[in-house]
Amino acid sequence: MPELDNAAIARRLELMGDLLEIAGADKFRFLSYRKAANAIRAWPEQLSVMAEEGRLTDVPGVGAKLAVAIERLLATGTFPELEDAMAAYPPGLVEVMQVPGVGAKRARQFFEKLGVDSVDALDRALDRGDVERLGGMGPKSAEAVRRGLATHLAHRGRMLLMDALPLAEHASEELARVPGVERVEPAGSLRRREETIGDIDVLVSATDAEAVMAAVRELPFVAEVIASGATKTSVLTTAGPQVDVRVVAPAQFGAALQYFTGSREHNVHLREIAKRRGLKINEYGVFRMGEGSAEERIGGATEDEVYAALGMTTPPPELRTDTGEIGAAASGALPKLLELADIRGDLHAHTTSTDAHSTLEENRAAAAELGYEYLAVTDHAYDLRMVRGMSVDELEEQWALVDALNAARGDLPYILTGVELNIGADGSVDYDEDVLARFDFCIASLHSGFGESAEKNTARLLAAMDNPFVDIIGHPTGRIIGRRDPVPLDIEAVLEAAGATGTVMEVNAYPDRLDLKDTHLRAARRHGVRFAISTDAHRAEHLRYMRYGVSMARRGWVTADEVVNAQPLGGLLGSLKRNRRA
Ligand code: DGT
Ligand code: CA
Ligand code: CA
Ligand code: ZN
Repeated sequence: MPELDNAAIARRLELMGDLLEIAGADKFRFLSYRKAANAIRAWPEQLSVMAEEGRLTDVPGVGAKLAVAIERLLATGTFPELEDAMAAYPPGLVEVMQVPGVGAKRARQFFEKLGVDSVDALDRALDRGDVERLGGMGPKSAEAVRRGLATHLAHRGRMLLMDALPLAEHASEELARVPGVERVEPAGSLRRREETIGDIDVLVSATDAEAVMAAVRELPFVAEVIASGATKTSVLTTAGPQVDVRVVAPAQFGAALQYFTGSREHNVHLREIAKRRGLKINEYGVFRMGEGSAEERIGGATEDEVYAALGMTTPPPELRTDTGEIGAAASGALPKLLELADIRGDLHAHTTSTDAHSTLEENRAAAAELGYEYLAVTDHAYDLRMVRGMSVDELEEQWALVDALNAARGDLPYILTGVELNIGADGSVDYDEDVLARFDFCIASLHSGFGESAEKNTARLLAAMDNPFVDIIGHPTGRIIGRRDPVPLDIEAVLEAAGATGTVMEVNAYPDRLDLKDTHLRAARRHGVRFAISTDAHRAEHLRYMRYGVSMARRGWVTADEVVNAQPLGGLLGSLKRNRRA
């Protein structure tokens, strides 16, 4: 069983508290679980370590009884009281309780009287009219619950970029076909390629606004039209996310795009600079302020016009975080960022030889479709027993296959032999040196240690990077967005050592990893670190996730010359640590 980190423990205790509230337990009891959960989420040390040393009761809010429950949780993934609570009321009821206007008492009533065990079931019960017929409810109360449910669904947390981007692109394609439409551009956090997206903003330049509004209401994936006015329509999609579409006249498109791209911080800073220059910028254009209330419109058809009016070149949307990009734009010092087209191959891809679903040949065909020059095979190394990591015999077989595929490759991508090593508790990796020397390159990753101290994990990574055969560190912080916190690490020390040892840092492009992330990349660049943007594909189709890694690299100000897999094969190989040493 994977080790539970503090966030996971906290989530389970929270669930326990919520289920107790639904069950009508004494307030003191369910609040005690929630208080403990909050304390644990913020606690700096991993509870798994404290449990081993019998120190769980050091955590505020954790008494002797709760300590026993947490020990059971760590050992088995659950504890008896939680099992009992889940048997009495389904966990999906917790989300029902959170719907505005529902609460614990009504959630219990909906479950006991109507069998509602999830928000989807609540939706159906509302549709059938069951809710309004319930004792103490009536049409008015049911309508309030329906509104609450819409609000809840619209604000049901944020989605991964990978869930938002294809939807926005689909919507944009449909809207581009509407007569009179000149341009369609996703804006907001999506255009900035934030790792998660609250809602999707799409900006349309068109002469006939109502035609666009009508088209938005008719988009194939619209579940509900929330609001539709003269120039703005908001819809909920069947997939959940809200999409806001705004229409502007072509002359305003640049100003509106700049405004609705954000970020808010970037825009606030920009408006301050405009004011100092006697200018005003808003979503309608750039204006020169004259005497009294007189103002003259001097631009706004394109974003470049907006920035040029402020004496700036246009910063790429990914940089608009107000963390230095405005100064760089003003002094002509914006970097030429990495682009997807710069990528020449993927350096992290698994096959059916371990835990993935595609063969090496399938991966190669997918890489060929992407126009790649090379592709690596990097299956899991021996020590990762839960996925039956590669034995040396299995590696010999794989290498023979690679030789055969490369010998008859024609125009297909060249296959590099790699592996994903496991960094052990002491920083050592799988296999003997004579085996390690036979790979074209090695990735090494932390697959354990989420409960270890930052000191210990940092030491493990530093030791791994000292290994002359460890060329790349895979998904360096181990985070999974929304599900797992990064391993405790002194990231600055790790990045400094990466620069000093010439170890490449991965930008894992798998959409729920995106690891290293933007802020780490900026820190790494200061240490002269080079990067590999890699998908960690477990299916051939996953090779297409490269775009998410490139977006994250761009947010980190990374340029093509800093990326090893933006180099031709010879340059890539020559820059690897093992070959630079020789
Ligand atoms: P999200 O949706 O939470 O992922 O983040 P955004 O950045 O897409 O935020 P959203 O959808 O509320 O607004 C889109 C952009 O519009 C935002 O990045 C900046 C601009 N914007 C919207 N409202 C305001 C505002 O009141 N002030 C300023 N300065 N900008 C705004
Ligand atoms: Ca948004
Ligand atoms: Ca929005
Ligand atoms: Zn991997």
